[in-house]
Amino acid sequence: MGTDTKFSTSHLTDVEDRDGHERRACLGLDPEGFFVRYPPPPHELTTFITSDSQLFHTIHMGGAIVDFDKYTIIIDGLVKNPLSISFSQLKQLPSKTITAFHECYGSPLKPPTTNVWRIGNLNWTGVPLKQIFEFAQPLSEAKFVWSDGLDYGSFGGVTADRYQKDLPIEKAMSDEVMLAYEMNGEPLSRKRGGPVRLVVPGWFGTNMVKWICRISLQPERSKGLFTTKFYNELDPRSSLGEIRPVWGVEPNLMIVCPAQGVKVKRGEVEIWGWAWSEDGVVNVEILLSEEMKWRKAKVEPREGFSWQRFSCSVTIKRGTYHLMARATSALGQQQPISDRRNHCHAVEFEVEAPMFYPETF
Ligand SMILES: Nc1nc2c(c(=O)[nH]1)N[C@H]1C(S)=C(S)[C@@H](COP(=O)(O)O)O[C@H]1N2
Ligand SMILES: [Mo]
Repeated sequence: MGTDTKFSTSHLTDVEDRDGHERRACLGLDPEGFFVRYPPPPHELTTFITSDSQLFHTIHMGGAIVDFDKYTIIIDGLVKNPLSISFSQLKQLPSKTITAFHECYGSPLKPPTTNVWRIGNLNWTGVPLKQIFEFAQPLSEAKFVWSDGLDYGSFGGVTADRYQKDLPIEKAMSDEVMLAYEMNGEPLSRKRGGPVRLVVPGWFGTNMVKWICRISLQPERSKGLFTTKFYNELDPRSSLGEIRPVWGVEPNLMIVCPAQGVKVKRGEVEIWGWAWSEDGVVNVEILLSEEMKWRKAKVEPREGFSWQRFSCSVTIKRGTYHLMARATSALGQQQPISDRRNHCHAVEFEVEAPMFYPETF
């Protein structure tokens, strides 16, 4: 997009640039403080697109109350043209919709070693960040993109003047990263980060800054609370105890059917669930208790960065079963069997009747 388009963004004044002008759009917090809404158990997440009512929710310090008249997004730092974009200007830009899984990493106070199941799959609509950068023109020294939310307060006993995250410039410039103002075709609600949040498909929810008000291009990682003290973890691939940021999502899955603990009437069982990974899932295998080998499940292709349905029909005899499923991603990463937040999911279920039980018996 060049300068000859109908749309043009407002350039920053010196005052806006200096004094954190954009933060005046925050009228306060509601809720105040930490907020989590837990998702339903895996067997209830039966739809491809997750409704807002079934989607988990996490807020660290409080939910920003936004004054729409004062709301603006500033793009600054290592750019040729620092900009200020209002909500109505953003909505005039060409938009796109992307389907993507949305997963919370879990509490950064105690990095999880088991699945937390805070996951859903959504349609997001907004403007690719890449398009905004065509106006701002990042300089070659820009290596990271810092983004600020309007919220502030304390979390885990530490205070912060803003929720700030960072992305390497390569991810920020990808086709999928966007400034979203709709979720599932509805305007983004306030608790979900409305009017505008960052959406980073394939990466953990923590990176998807809500109530986004500043995007700053920088030569290095952010030194904010949520990029240093919180949201870094031991890299499981390193034998030297190296730390990595909580960014891309590794392969994971959930068995939706059969549900944990159910009694199935007959021995013909349709096993199915959702699998996801930043790089896409190419293979899902299932293991049934007394069997010695993994069976291959059918995996649906992904749409954008969506989760993918896997399924496998089995005919088995009466008894109690332990079922485990394992996903492998396009780049060859495989879910560990245990002890990691993305380890294989397992459920127990019972088959009550023998196979081929006659209908009229
Ligand atoms: N500004 C801001 N953005 C935020 C957060 C926050 O506390 N403040 N929480 C993050 C985390 S950890 C997650 S998992 C997602 C949750 O998004 P949702 O509750 O809207 O689904 O938002 C992310 N973006
Ligand atoms: Mo999260």
